[in-house]
Amino acid sequence: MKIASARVIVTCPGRNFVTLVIETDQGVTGIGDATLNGRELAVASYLTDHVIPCLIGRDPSQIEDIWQYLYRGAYWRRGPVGMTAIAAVDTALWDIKGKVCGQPLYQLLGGKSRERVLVYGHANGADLHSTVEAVGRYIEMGYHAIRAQSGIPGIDKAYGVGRGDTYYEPADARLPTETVWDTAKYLDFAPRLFDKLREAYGFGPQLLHDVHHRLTPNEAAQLGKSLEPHRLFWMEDATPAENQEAFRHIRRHTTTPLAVGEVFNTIWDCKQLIEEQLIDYIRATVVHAGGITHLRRIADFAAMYQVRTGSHGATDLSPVCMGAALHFDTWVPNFGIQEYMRHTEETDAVFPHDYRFEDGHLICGESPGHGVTIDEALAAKYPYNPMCLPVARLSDGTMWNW
Ligand code: EZ4
Ligand code: CO
Repeated sequence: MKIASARVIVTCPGRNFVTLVIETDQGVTGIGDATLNGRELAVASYLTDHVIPCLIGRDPSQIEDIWQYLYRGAYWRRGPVGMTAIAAVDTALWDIKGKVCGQPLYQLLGGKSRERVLVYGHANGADLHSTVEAVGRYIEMGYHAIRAQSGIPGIDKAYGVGRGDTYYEPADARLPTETVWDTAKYLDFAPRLFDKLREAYGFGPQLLHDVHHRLTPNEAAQLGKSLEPHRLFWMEDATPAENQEAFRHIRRHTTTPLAVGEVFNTIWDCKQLIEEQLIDYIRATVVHAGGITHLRRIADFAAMYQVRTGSHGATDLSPVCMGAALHFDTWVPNFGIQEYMRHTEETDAVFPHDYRFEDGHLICGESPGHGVTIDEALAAKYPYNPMCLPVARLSDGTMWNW
């Protein structure tokens, strides 16, 4: 069997998605997510201009060799654009292999380690009261694990707060929206939010929180300490992690579990964090970390240090990524949790899939491959709509981490 053609589809059913479609000379089609929020066309070009010409005529069963060819063969290693493109190829090839074998992807990885995948949903509100209510609605919907983000008094446009009650989409403008960050106000507010949440709902539901790279290591240590009584499932991205050593200080001072890695692309981004056991959960995901082939390598390495997976799953990761991630999660022995923000009906219609939500869990389907397809005619009705992620500044104008 040979790869006969490949093409990139960019569509915007409410938000932008980039999808790679690979077709074999025997009529088998596989698809992979290639969405990099706010930088979509860079990956589309990387695929169309540089990767697809190298794929034509190759044997699609040689997933590992094609991965190595694209990684080593670019000479320029790592980075979000290149690794997202490689992930798209890898995911599409696993999809093809599943279809050729007539097996769901989790079977090719080694079979089921669990029947269903624990997911966490996103509750958010404009203020403390409405966030407490939003968490209650997620409990009513059956979620066992809920991320809580709230508007913060004195901070305009805090991270993670949507316009409606259910969805938030941070990429919201043609040019980056400017937001102003205030660490002191946040550090004062965050423990009060979790006081109220535990008071209202007890310790039954798992609660998570995303700091979204806003703190210094010492501030993160302080926050982690102050949240210890609330027993979070995790505190996410407490400080930027380019410098992995920075987490030593946080780790030394708090037992609040730490999660990092949604912006990571390779095992090298998390090697030290994992081998020094500086984190509890690694959030690398199929689409941004080199596909199933590379994520499996990261997860196996993490397992040696009792670090568990907690893959990124915001709405900017398409249903194609979610489908592949759920097969991965169903197999991976050191599974922790999977992030799950529901997609809109428009998005679900463009990407028909066979995974389903039940009692706070997602269950992957049994159809061959990863179980997600694309309705190309429908996708063509939603042209690309360029959108940027916001930026954050301190009140004196200094650029900060969004
Ligand atoms: O801001 O995916 O945990 N989830 C997150 C996300 C990210 C977006 C960026 O594109 O931090 O909401
Ligand atoms: Co995050």
